[in-house]
Amino acid sequence: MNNKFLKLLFPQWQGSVEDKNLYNGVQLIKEQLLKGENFEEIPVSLDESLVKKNNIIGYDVIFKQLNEAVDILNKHNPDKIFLVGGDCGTELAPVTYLNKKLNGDLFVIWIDAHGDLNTPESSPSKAFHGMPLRAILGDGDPAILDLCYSKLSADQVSYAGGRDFDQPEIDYIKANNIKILSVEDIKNNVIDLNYIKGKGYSNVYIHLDLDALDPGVFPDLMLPVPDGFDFDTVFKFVKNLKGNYNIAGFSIQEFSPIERNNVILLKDLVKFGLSI
Ligand SMILES: [Mn+2]
Repeated sequence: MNNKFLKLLFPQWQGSVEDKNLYNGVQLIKEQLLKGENFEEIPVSLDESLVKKNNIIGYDVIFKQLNEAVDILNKHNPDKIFLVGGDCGTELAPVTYLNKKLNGDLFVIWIDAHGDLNTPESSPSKAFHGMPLRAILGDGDPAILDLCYSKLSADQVSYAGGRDFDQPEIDYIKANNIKILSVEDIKNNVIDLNYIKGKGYSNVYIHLDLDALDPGVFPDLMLPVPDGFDFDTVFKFVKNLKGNYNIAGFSIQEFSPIERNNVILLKDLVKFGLSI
């Protein structure tokens, strides 16, 4: 099968409101780990002043950049996507695109310390990077949702390594029975990944927010949360998913480099992304 594979760099930082270093993180991955690769890059400005609109800080620029992501996906019509993002708000177009392309046969593993499950109204920070998964599930700003290709159901998602949720997120997770795979269970390899097949899905999208890692092994994070994964566990987990499912998409998000050389720690994960 001749799969069309899109490698997409989307150095959006505005979803974090504060951390322009997320832009630098994408550039470092590009310079150090993607030499010689073909990719598309969404242009992102560094001197945007962010205005709050519709309960989202930086609404206009986030909306504009989402439009550009949609244009690129329409142009390439890929079967597989490797996304290197700045903030997690970059996931809307790729995930909803693949879900549409695969007629709803897409299961999302959201590897992240956080829920990313706020609505603009429930969000304490009004930072868009706390809202992308909820938008993917069809709740949020109507004009932003209109740009999405499809809406996923809560049945199509599990968390991995989630450990810092806001109360409205906890309520939503409980009400919708969303599974949270713990750091410990994944590390101890006690999770039977067949549950995804059991639900009827054969394609998987893996979202990796690097803050799922333990800050002790990877400190280059805007929002570090203790008790996260080590690299080996994450790497084995994604490889295990690949052994059991078609990986339709993989992303690396929220690299906020403190020490430039730490980009080398991401080498194997980037290699994985290039080989899905
Ligand atoms: Mn996140």
